Amino acid sequence: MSAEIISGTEISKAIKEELKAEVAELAEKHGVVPGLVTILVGDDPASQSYVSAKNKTAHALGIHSEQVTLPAETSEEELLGLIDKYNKDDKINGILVQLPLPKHINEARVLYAIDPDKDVDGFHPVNVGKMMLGEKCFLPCTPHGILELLARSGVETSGKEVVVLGRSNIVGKPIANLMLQKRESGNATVTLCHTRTKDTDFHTRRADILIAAVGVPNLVKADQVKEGVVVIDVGVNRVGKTESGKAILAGDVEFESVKEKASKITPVPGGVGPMTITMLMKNTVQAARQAAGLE
Ligand code: L34
Repeated sequence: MSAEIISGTEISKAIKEELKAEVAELAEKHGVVPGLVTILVGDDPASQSYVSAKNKTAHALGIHSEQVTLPAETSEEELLGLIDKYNKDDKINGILVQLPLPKHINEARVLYAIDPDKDVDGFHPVNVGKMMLGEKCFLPCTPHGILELLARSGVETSGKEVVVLGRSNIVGKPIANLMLQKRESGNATVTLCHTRTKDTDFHTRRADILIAAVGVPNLVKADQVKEGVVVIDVGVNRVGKTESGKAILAGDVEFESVKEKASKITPVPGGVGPMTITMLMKNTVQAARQAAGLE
């Protein structure tokens, strides 16, 4: 049996259609145009490609977007000054500082400086705290995208054994938390594995749903999963280049072998990645509605 492919590209398309209609209605009925600013420090090619995709998508949906690119030597003070400027700018509802930042900049200081009401990444401690408590807030884009992928491809999560690989603040910790909550795509029994887990295979082999977010290409092999598992592969690893210079991508899961055992699986590219971008748009629209007093 070969797994059903969960297409993040297709599901993204459907959500973007919904958002486009919502943005048009916001403009028509309320004169509201959601605004997003992305800030990139440095010239990491992967970050550049993600940030430009974010701006392009915003534009296609009718969201006002500004793209700021700063040299790698930019000081923390300069970056904080820029964030302060956008915190006060009424045209801007969402501020995104692309990670990772250069080493000389304190990431926490930067993320804490963003107005929580404009924190469309959901990285500010106020939003992280609200998320943990199950209150309304901006959910971080990648975990938010995973919840939507599961819901829209009809994956039952209630009472299921979910195993998450990786404990990052961006993916592992928040998705583990969200999936144990009483919510759609929640109510699961969650195990979070990391580099100090004693017997990771023991856990992955009993997973009904396996979420891999470690950033190691092809780490998970077919003999580490059970028949019928649903696999969400968050890894977007650059493993080489084609002759024309295009990046070759691999997930954290060995797709070709694992898809023969899984019931459903996300591909890389075209799985979780596009959903991350789409959920940023969803959060930006939410931010604009809130700023306009519409919810
Ligand atoms: N602040 N920093 C902040 N917010 C985020 O949500 C991110 N993330 C992660 C890195 N830093 C961040 C992203 O935007 C990862 N990430 C991201 C976004 C989009 C894609 C991958 C990672 C994506 O679109 N991936 C495509 C392939 C694109 C390519 O060819 O490189 C895919 O199909 O998986």
